[in-house]
Amino acid sequence: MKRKHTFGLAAGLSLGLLVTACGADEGNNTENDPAANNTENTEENNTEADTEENTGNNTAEENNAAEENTEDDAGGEAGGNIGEEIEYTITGIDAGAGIMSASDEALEVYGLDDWSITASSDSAMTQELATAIENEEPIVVTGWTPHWKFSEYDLKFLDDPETVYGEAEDIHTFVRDGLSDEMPEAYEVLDNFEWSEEDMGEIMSSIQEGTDESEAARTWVDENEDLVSEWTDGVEEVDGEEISLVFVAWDSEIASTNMIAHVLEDIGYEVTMDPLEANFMFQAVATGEADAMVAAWLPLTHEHLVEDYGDDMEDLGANLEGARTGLVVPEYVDIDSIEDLQ
Ligand code: PBE
Repeated sequence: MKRKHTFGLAAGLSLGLLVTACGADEGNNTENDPAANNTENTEENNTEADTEENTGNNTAEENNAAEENTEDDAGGEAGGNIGEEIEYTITGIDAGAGIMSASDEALEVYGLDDWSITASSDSAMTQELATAIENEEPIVVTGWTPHWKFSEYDLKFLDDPETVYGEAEDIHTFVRDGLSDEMPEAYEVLDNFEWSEEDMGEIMSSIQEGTDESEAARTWVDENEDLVSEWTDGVEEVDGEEISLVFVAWDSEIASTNMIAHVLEDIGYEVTMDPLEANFMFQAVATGEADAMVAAWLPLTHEHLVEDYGDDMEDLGANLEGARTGLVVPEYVDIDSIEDLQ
């Protein structure tokens, strides 16, 4: 809480928050900050999304949809080119996300010269996805699993024959150099931490259904004592030592960071959580300004960030295996491969 401010003012980091700028200054309850940020983002982005949609875009789209829907399903049918229908625009997330650079590369590799990717945020992207699905309109988003959108909607990854988005990804835990000596208890828990896509999904879905982020994570920890005790067994309690976690406000990382924060609190830590842009998250751990993060997607998504900062921090290995990134469309969109966007 006090640390929150100190941290926010730290030179260099300056909470390089494109997505989270609004909540950061006001928050005096650190735990609630990500929630606050998230809510504000959602509202803001909704406004943006609404505005965009109400300015012309929609008219064109509606016309198309209206014409087409008389004969075809939405999306990519012969004559109704999906590129034209969505103005050759992929709905992206925050500019610093690895999936955004991968998508830039995908445009090149697949020769999608007419296409561009809009930068927004996870919450704005899912909002646009929801709106498109409500209206059964075509949409292409940057997507990944684990993410609640796959349990909420019928979605599919577009095939990626050139493997631009890599094979399966793992999510790694990184800690600052020196943590093993200075905070051996936290180090051990973080080192032991390993869960599954289903576990993370339970927290994400609960948050998506409206439960407060911290509360959703608390419930999961309480209901999964067996697994959690595998991480904490034999670890000594501490007495209010402060530990700082950094993350990016992606739904997957909101879930994991809130969860591990509770586990650390339960053995006596006072935990702060700061949402940052991806680059600053890595930088914070590399410089030692933050103690740990559980949000590094490897081998591909954050490869460039590990190249920049990896030597100055410690990789504790995968906390979740079998994640995936790519371009995602609703099932009703009648294409199967990124090549079909050509
Ligand atoms: N993601 C979710 C991140 C990693 C976690 C796939 C949006 C990214 O692209 O950087």
